[in-house]
Amino acid sequence: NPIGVFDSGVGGLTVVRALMERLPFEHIEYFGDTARVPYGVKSVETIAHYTTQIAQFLLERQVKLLIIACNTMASVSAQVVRDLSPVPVLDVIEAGALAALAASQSRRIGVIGTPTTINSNAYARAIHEVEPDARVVSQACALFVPLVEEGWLDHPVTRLTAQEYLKPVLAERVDTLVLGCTHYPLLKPLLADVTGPQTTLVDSAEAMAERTAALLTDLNLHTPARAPADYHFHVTDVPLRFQTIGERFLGRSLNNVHVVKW
Ligand code: DGN
Repeated sequence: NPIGVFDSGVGGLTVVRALMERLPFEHIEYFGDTARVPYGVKSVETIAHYTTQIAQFLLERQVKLLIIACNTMASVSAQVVRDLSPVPVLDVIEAGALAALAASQSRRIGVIGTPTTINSNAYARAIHEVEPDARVVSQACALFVPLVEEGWLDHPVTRLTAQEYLKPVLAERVDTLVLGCTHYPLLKPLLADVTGPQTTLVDSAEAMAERTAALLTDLNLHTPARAPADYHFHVTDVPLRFQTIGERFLGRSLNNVHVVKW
């Protein structure tokens, strides 16, 4: 059976990309709510409602595991999905928080994400659950999503924006920075430049691929390496520049796109 991965739009394709690289034989059904993105500034109630709808759509496709790729959805409605799902649920926040704890020596951890993710305090809660004494410094970076979608991955405007956002985080001398949004892995080289070599960047997409591999092993749910994997991408709209942006996130051509009309 396939793995179900979902996101508010195309951003979750960074998680699909990491899964394809880490687990090349696993079939994936992806759902991206491209008609209703961005979720980053919507209310908790609305996000929970959309998230439920999407989880049910994927469960009808007999997925063996649900992955909440969107940090915004995971930060406010992971429990809603766990309550309704008969299959295991993994979310990027848990994966990112655990990876940050594994990477940090000083227990001073920075987290960046959309305003909704940061306001929810979900990363800090997940980190403090394991390590109550950790110092977590969070910063909402509302402008990063549009900059990444514009393709300004190595652009002076993005660099200046990053320097401004990261100033208070770096002043706290964090040794680890969690990239708490699906879009931020594409900014990794630029962010590494801005933070300098003393800060480890935690890519929540890669952290999720590792967690998924471990869970499949624990539950004995790996797909045998017999045939090439199948990938299907369900989206609620095909907006302007969808193909270009989607392929940038996925790192390869994007085929088998199905439009869901809700
Ligand atoms: N996928 C969202 C996240 O990881 O927070 C970013 C896009 C959005 O909904 N604003």
